[in-house]
Amino acid sequence: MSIRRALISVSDKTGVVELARRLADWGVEIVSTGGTKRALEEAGVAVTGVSDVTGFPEILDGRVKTLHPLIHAGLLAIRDNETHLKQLEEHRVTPFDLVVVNLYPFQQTISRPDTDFETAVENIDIGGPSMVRAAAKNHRFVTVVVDPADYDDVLDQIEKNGEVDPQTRLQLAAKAFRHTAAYDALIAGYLTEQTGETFPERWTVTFEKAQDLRYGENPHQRAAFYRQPLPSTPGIASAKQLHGKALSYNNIQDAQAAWEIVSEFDQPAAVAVKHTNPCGVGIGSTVAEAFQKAHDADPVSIFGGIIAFNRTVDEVTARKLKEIFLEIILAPGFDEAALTILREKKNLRLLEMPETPTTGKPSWKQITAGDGFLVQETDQKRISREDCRVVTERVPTEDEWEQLLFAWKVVKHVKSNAIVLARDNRTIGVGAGQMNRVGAAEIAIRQAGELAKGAVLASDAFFPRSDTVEAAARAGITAIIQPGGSIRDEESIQAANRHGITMVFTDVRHFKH
Ligand code: 93A
Repeated sequence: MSIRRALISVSDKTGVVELARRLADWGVEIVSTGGTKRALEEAGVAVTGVSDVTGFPEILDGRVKTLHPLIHAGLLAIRDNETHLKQLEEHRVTPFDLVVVNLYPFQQTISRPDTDFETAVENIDIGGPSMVRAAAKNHRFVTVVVDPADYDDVLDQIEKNGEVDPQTRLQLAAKAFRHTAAYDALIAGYLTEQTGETFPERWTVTFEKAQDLRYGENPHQRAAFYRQPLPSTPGIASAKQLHGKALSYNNIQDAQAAWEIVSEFDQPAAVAVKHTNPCGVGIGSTVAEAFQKAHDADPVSIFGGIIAFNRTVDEVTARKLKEIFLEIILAPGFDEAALTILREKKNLRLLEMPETPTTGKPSWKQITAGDGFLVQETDQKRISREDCRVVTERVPTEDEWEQLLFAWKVVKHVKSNAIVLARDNRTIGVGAGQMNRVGAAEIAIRQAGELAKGAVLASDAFFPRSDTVEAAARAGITAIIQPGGSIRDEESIQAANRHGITMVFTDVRHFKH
């Protein structure tokens, strides 16, 4: 199907002049809407106005421009159908072979904080998607282009063969429907947000590709990474990579996990992560101190790990970081000197994380479950001392309180069943992902060794029996924080009292599966 007539109507005018010029040079007739027509005429390209084709002006402030049978019949006619051809002739419709459209910038409009509802609604494109969908439906005869990145390939094909090959037309049609589907999903999401409905009967989300990945969790699994166009809480998909090799599938998951943990803390903090669990967490008065603590928490597991900071990485810290093998360092920023030092390590990935604005909007966590999809609010629950109930005879000391609340922040992010041991503002033992609670405690205690004496213990969920308290007592742990709520709470409380352990209940559970 040789390209003889093109309909061009674009909001994003990137590359459109060059496109039109090359089409015109090839002898293609160009039909355009008001703004596009003006832009092309200014550049000296010959254009026919849509109104000259339809004999009807653009009305309703441009809401009705191309919504006309003389346009849409030209897009939808089946070119090897006698009846269609006869009808085109009868109604003096000239068919289009190429449609170049991109839509009103709805996404850009709603991402501006000062956009009011009326402006957002006015930026819902109706005529554009109609043309795109019509042309895409009729891709056997019509080429549809929605992305300036595709201009060159289409032009090359036209200039070489006079037409666009069927496979490309099909690909462009699929892309066109993905484009309008994503566009509508964004509108649906925006309007739904205005209604306040939380879980509508359809969950319309749209993601755009952030990058292709070399492989998935394992080398035999194909994988890619997609991001939300307008995240309410920017995360790893909004990170800026400053140095190092491309991220892997596992890197991305681990980096996000590390970022979520380090974001819990107000004072300078460092978090080392392995397989989405923290292996070392430390806080201090400086970044360097926090790092030293996170490192000393588990100098073995940090090897090949991922480390996150909640403050700019400085030169002193960078020197220490350089000494160990790490996959990724992520932080809100890096000093120039720190960057220079860390860039000497060729493979080390450095990620600058976005500021996390407190939008007040709920942030959703989504995971697939077979042929289903689960959505929940992210776990943003935070507690303070006042939210806790001391249930034992002994009350925590000042230092115990601090360590308990520190360990509680960490245990929230450890896979259940989870036990975290802490002292001196750092973790000393982490028991993650165990099928029974006392098993998680035993792992954490074994890792802590002698350091468990005088340490505190946090548990993500209640103790079904007193065995964890007994194990803690044997190790010399002096304070415990846990949700409480078991029918056998009393047994655990009595065991704690017997051993002089102080225990507080949070009445909050932090399962993480
Ligand atoms: O307002 S619309 O929904 N009604 C229409 O009939 C229509 N036709 C094209 N939007 C319409 N368009 C859109 O106008 C296109 O999708 C494109 O984004 C824009 C190009 O307008 P202009 O050429 O005037 O800059």
